[in-house]
Amino acid sequence: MRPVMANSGFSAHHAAMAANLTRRHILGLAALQSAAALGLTRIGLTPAAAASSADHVPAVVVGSGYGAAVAALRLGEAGIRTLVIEMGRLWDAPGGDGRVYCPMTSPDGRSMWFKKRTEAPLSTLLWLDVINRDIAPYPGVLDRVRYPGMSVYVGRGVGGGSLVNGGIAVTPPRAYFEEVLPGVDAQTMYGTYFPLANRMLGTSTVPSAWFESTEWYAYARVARSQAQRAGLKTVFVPNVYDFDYMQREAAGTATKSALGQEVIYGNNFGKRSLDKTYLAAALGTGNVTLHTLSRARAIRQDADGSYVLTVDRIDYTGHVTATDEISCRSLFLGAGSLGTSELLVRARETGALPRLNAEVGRGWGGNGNVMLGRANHVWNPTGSRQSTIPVMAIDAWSDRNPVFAEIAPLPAGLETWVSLYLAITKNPERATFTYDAARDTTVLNWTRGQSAPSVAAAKALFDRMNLANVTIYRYDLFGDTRAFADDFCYHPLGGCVLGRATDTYGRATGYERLYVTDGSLIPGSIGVNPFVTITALAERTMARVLAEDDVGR
Ligand code: FAE
Repeated sequence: MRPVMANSGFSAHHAAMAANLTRRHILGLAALQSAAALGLTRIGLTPAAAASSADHVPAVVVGSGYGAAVAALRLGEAGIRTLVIEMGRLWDAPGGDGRVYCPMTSPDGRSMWFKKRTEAPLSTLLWLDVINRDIAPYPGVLDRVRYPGMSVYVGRGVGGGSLVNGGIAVTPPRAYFEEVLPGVDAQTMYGTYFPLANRMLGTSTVPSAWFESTEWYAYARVARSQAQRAGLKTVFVPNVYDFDYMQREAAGTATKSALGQEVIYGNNFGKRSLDKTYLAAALGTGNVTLHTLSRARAIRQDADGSYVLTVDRIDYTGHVTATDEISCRSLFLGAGSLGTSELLVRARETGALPRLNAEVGRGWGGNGNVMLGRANHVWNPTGSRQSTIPVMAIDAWSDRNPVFAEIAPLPAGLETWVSLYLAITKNPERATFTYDAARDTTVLNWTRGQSAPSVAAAKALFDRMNLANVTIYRYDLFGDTRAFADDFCYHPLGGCVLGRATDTYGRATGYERLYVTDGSLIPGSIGVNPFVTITALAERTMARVLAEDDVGR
């Protein structure tokens, strides 16, 4: 039985976004919509397939972020029956208030993953605790995973980080890509897989005439002119947000999302998150089934070579309602840098997969992330109306202190005179995930001191900017008096580095048909926002694996 679009809340907006998609893709979108409307946690093109026993499947994909979504689509297209296991929920049906996601300015339980209070990156304004709110614990869409020296923000739900991120879709400079991943053929990446990833993700650039004239990007234009005064180069950065939709938001003919202060807790409209792109297409193949609120806890291998996953099914309170054992011939790990590293470190340390090498768990970095704000003069307002979707960056990657700084919004709804930045720096420090047997968990041993090179690089650049513009830092934004927030990151990378913990295609060393497809493959730094690189590498892996390996049965 095919899901019926008319009954599934399949909106005009989605129909418009789907206009140039294939029929399969549209069927997949409709399946996600109808499953969400019915509150299903088992989703497939046909309800029968989705509900059928999944004790043994040819392929399992853990997670549903970028690396996982690529794996699911390419496996499904190859005719291989595939089960995707995602610990978060499906975000495609409106709650009681008519919205899928809660507003960023008045968050509720939907905002964060089982927290009693929101933990927004920017926590205060004028030192006032006006940003975070008490909330009811719920499987919300954004998680802040706290390790002793570093907090890591990640997305939870069908689509992983694509649900919460700013959509910035940057292809890294080729020279730096070659430096970071020398074992990967850059010619093929730049000729084939980066273009493919960008096409599939729906990347585009803000129309420049509109950017120059709209009040919604005044904050970016102010930051640009100040960068120019300091002799720094700015560049437009592509995004997966639908800029036609954004212009309709500005014209008042479409419901506001980017222009309605929505981002880190999800965008109700406009953003081409993975559930609208790769994952919809994957479900549309008819070979892919998705289980939500299902957390893979352990992996072992049976005598016949198949992998067995222990999967906890959780409810909306976080309680484990059932534990399944799912066996598969081929296992694709796309649980993100934290998730995949944890699963494999645990498997090695408990003796379940003893041949995983010592590189598993190593090589982690936060892409040198540092957040900071500058205080502008009163005659340089950044605007009470700000698009949440960043479209411009300061590109000083070729400087002695390399920095690529995204010009970020501060959509407070009132004038703050703040220019906010997420700086990506070239920090050589790396950390390791270690196994804590008593708690059956992994700990990331990043220390606060390891963030010092990131802060030094950001400070060198922004001191220059302050000098040229006679401005100062903002010290009121991060809960204390710090100018630089170096204790959290948005870009966790590494833990199962390509060519070290795996071969150069993501095949885990020591095992057959065990693959890593996500951000854990990238060794701690990529110099730009990472999801295009993660997607392109996953496309490269899947092309090779499907051509060479005996994946499905
Ligand atoms: P990811 O997208 O994190 O997906 C992993 C999935 O696996 C998640 O859905 C998890 O819930 C799930 N999972 C984890 N453990 C398990 C388990 N045991 N069992 C079942 N499921 C599990 O992985 N990047 C950009 O390029 N541009 C941006 O503008 C940008 N902005 C960002 C803004 C924010 C607030 C955040 C948090 C991140 C941002 N990023 C951005 C980073 C980007 O989202 C991130 O690099 C990718 O999402 C990582 O993709 P992966 O495939 O590695």
